[in-house]
Amino acid sequence: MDEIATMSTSGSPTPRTVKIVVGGEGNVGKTSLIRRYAKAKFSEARNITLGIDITTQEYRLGEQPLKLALWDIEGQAGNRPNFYLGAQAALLVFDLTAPHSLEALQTWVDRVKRYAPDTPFIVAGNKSDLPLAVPTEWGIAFATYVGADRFVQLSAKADTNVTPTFVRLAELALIRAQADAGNDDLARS
Ligand SMILES: Nc1nc2c(ncn2[C@@H]2O[C@H](COP(=O)(O)OP(=O)(O)OP(=O)(O)O)[C@@H](O)[C@H]2O)c(=O)[nH]1
Ligand SMILES: [Mg+2]
Repeated sequence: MDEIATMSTSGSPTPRTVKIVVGGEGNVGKTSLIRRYAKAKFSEARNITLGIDITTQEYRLGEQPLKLALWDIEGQAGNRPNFYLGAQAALLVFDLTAPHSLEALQTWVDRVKRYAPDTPFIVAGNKSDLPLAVPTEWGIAFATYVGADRFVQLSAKADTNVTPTFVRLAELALIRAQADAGNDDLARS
């Protein structure tokens, strides 16, 4: 069993930083979901993210304190490999009121698979507070087809399913970080 938590001199585990990327087309609500989770806030106003915006959030998963580095990628800036490097989990978001944003998600899945191979990811349909234009079955079918950990419907506005989704991302990221640490040990031995 690998030692995950490193101990500080005071005896308590020091936080481990994990990188979680959030991708998807413009206007689907990536920034709003992070803001809802990390700041418990929501705004109707559109504020386009410029390039990348990183939010850090402390989270304790059992005995392991984590620092979640949430990489919020602008919808128009998703083709930059550096944004994905070293990611341990990904949230790929589409807008449940805009079917084209689900179609576009295949491109985002391809980027994660190319630039951060073997990174677990969740497919999320946002804006579930509005009348849906994308049937739930489509989201489930897409997530299954591309090999996502799961499909979730959520709403940054109504605060539906947001925290459980980030908690699952934290779990996935820690499992991935553990696997990486194990591989490093194997490479050294
Ligand atoms: N009704 C509703 N509106 C939402 C929800 N989430 C986000 N919005 C709105 O959708 C718009 C876009 O949200 P953003 O969070 O800026 O979208 P984004 O994906 O970060 O967009 P880019 O930064 O351009 O890539 C804003 O006007 C938000 O208020 C939601 O759950 N429900
Ligand atoms: Mg944004």
